[in-house]
Amino acid sequence: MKSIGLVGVPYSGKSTLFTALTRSGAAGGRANQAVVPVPDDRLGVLASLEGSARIVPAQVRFVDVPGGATGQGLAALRETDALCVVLRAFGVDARPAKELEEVSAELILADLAVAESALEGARKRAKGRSPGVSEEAEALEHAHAVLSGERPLREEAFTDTERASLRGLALLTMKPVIVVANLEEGGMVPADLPPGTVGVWAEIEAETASMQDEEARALLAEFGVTRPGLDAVVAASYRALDLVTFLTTGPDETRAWEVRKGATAPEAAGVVHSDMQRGFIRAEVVGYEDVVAAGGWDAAQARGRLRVEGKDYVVREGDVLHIRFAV
Ligand SMILES: Nc1nc2c(ncn2[C@@H]2O[C@H](COP(=O)(O)OP(=O)(O)O)[C@@H](O)[C@H]2O)c(=O)[nH]1
Ligand SMILES: [Mg+2]
Repeated sequence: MKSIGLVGVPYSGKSTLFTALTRSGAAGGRANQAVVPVPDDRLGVLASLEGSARIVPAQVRFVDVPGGATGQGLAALRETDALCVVLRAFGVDARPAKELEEVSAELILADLAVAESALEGARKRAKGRSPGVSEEAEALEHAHAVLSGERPLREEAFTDTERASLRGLALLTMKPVIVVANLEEGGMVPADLPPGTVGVWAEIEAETASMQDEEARALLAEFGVTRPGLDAVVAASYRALDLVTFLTTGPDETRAWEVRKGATAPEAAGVVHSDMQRGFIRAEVVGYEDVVAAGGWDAAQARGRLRVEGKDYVVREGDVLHIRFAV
């Protein structure tokens, strides 16, 4: 399961958002971690077509980093797979665009410090040594130059070799990021925030967190919230992770699974069960849209929409997979 770190200036509403997120999620072990189901409309549709007894969504973990952007906080952020920047967009003195600049600058400075000390070490080791070491130094020089220009690393094109050299440093600005504006009740996302910024009314959503469903719905409706912004936060965060989601369906359950982009059918099988990967024979694949258009898996097969794929097949977003295996 991938994790998303909440980051932002103090009092932007990170912990409030986190409280709201824990509503939907089962407790994620530690107190500052919330495991949250990823909303996915496809699951309900598939489950009703196939008569599945239950739905199992993908999950993602949110981490409310203790200590904010201090040393300890940064260390915890490095362990996450993506960052969710929370901006205060409530109150008369709200300056969310300025906050975003501050947070971005802070993350760049933190990376710059890491890159600098790593570069120093790499340069020493590179003196008259193997080409692998100077490769590392070159990647670090590149990263350092980008950061010195006050740009986040995610905006720069790095070669695969460079990425491999930098991976171990877990640089923060290399991670995907989503921006959340914590809005005034009834407020809208300010126009000067980047496109794709998700608006949420964290306080209302956190208040409803402790309520029964019906009571919560009534309160949200009072503020004109029909679809909680919280869902949008979770969905956008999951999307930012750049994963591929494939689906399985049957009488027992319809379920979403995640794999990295580029994963093959046996690797996808391995996510479901290690036996399925070891004993992989073939994958039967129907695209989600084809299942829906035909009105079910069997009907899609009857229409010739089922593909039989081998071990080199690269899984695509929305593939409904049936793995054939033998152990
Ligand atoms: N009015 C208003 N207050 C909020 C909202 N979200 C958070 N707050 C308040 O802002 C303060 C700081 O929030 P908190 O979540 O602890 O911020 P953090 O420092 O980023 O974790 C708390 O007193 C919250 O009750 C909101 O949407 N509207
Ligand atoms: Mg907090």
